[in-house]
Amino acid sequence: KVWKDGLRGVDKDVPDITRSVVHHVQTSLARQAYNLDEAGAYQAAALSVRDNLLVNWNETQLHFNSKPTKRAYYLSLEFLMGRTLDNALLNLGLKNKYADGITKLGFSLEDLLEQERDAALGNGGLGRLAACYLDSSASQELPVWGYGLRYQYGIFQQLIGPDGSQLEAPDPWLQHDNPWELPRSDVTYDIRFYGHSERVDGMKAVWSGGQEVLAVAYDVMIPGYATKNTNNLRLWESKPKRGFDLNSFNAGDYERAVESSNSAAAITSVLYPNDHTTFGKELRLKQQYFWTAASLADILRRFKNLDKPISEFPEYVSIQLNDTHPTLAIPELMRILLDEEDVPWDAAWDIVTRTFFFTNHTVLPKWPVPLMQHLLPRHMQIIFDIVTVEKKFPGDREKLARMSLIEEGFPQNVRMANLACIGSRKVNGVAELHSDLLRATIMKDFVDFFGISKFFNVTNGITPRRWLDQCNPLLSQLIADTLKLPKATFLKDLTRLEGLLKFEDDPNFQKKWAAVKQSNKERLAHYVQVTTGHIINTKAMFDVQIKRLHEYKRQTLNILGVIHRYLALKAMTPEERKKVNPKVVFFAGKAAPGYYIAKLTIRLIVNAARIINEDPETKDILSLFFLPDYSVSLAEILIPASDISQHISTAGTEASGTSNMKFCLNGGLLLGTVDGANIEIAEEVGEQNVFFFGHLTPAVEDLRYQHMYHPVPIEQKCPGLAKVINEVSAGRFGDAGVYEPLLNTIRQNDYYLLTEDFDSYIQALKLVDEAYQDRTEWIKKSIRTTAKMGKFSSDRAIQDYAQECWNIESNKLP
Ligand code: DL6
Repeated sequence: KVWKDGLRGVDKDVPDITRSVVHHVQTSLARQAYNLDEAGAYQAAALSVRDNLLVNWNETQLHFNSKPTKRAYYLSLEFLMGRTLDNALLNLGLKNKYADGITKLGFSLEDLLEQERDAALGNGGLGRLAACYLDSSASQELPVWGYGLRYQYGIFQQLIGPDGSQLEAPDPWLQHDNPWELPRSDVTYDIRFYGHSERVDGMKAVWSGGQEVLAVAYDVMIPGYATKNTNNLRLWESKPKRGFDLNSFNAGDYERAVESSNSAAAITSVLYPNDHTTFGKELRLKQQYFWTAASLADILRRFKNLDKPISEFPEYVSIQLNDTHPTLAIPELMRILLDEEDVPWDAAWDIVTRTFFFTNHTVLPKWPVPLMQHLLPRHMQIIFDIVTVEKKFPGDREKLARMSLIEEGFPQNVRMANLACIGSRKVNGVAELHSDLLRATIMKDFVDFFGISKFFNVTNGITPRRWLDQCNPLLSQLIADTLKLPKATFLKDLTRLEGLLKFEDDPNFQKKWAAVKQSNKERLAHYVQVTTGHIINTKAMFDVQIKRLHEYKRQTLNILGVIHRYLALKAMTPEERKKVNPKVVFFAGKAAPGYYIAKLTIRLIVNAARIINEDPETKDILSLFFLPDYSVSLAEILIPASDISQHISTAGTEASGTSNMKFCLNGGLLLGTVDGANIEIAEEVGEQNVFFFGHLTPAVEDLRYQHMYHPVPIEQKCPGLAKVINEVSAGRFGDAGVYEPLLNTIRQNDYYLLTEDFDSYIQALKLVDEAYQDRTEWIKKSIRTTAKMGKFSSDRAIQDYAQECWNIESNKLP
């Protein structure tokens, strides 16, 4: 089917669709069409949609293999994909026809969509970014594959216990068949751990012995939007190389017989639920090596099919390292080139440093040398050999010590960020401020050595297909009707939204804009009613903060601000309260299970909600919800419903943020600090349309120093905050004493500077309230915000990578 504007989708009519669904009910599921539940109907519908993807996927692979094509590979330990069915239908242009077909079969497509479990193979921003980048690469017909791990258990399910605490349960997302993956029992590699490495000649060595496990590929099809092009995400599962140990079995030692097969399977059993922290766990290092080694073996095999000399590897392969997690790919490629391909050291290093590109997203992890030496003896040797190269670096001893791959100490540590930096051709941060900070601080010595051109910025982006069309179909339709454009035009070129500026003063358009927001608020209110039993006032302002729970993201500032508001309302007369604009505050997000302070913040939010929502004096003008088990699917309901969203990290701590972009694209205004991508959003939409507060990045270090060496009691520094803290401490929102460790982080050295920013935060909230009173002006701000979000499409970000780093081109299917 050729769409109006020349973009292609799949042509299927409704009878084709119903036939194909029924066929899958009978042949794939072995069930009867007249006795089917929604779960079965979802499976059959998904398999039927998958058939379309498979045809496109095969054609795409054939096309890319038909001539030597340069490819890029995105190595990410996390891919937070969310649900697939809705996205696949939209990208194929088949949603309406499937909706009709499914209705004819006696089901509703909306209900079937709800049957799908999120693929939650990620913690937060980094993993969701990887998923957006796959969508953009496929939509722009770029030869990009993702490589990751097929975890048996994704991010844990979050439950809230009777005392308001977060509880964790496993996420067995593969419990029912996953129709979106294709097991590839023909694509397997042996991966070695432990053993010993013996030098054979110069820089070459033989690595032998130890344990070998099998990496088995599973392919997930990634359909581009309105194109036949369908890319691939290859996920690795670990399996024992041999079933079990027959000698132990025959000797009657059954536990021992399965020991090694269990330990092999454990490698990909669970996603680590932490982010931003170094994890010194052997299993985590095993995951990282298993995944990078299998991916490199696969990439090399594909390269070899081209029959080109190995020196041309970087002409055909670019590999993006998503954070430091895949850094072991650098010594692994060195190992392959030196030990298996007989390439001399200098030539091998040249190939490596022209192949890899490194994106930094956060703090800098290290691995203890003894652990690396034990698990990966050959790689540790290579890293020490790279150290020899590093000794050529000029400069003083202190500088050399800072730049070294090895951090001295007991034990010594391998600095993965330094390895990623020196082994890559280019290094980037994920927003202007973050890239500036990298260049000026942690990477400064490397900037001096390599020159500034190695270090650049790619501001993150989000896919408008999922984060506008899929999550907010009403808004997407209103935009299409208003601009008189097919949706595909602005969903493929988000800068076209600027056309909305012409309509910002049109009362008729403003009314329709407000009606879309209202209907999204009702959808969220319905979700809350079904899941919690609470009825929400949808005429109230909806204020949302959804992200991983972390001290630097300052959900604590938000909840203390809510309590401040509650106390102020309580102090008012009933007459005064009548004049207050009602507000509903939503939080959602998971805390790493071992992150005690973050979990206390959740507990405080939940318990404050229990008090505030029950208070007859205030409940009509202030209510508060912590929605459990935050996921991509929940974000898709919350984001379109927000009037204002909060992105309030201490300045200089949030690398970029991407939910800020999602809210703004959906017409929600932004309340935030001058941090990460908030700054660039304000540059685009105009500072008069965002609510900024708080200290700026350059002040942060000095303020921390003051707190450390010249502390001022909180009562003096910030009496408003002191009052709130005292109420919490006294037990007004749960047992007295419970929150002391959380409150002490503020009373004591206040590393995240809540006392410094609290007053300006409260002032900013007041400005938000005032602005919301003038509804017409608010709607105009909302229209302007959406209109100016073109820059934040992940299509732009992927083009930046394709041009700045990978040197790859679109390759349209004939
Ligand atoms: O770049 C994606 C995302 C940024 O938007 C966030 O600001 C940043 O915090 C996040 N970083 C991580 C690091 N996690 N680990 N590991 O998620 O990256």
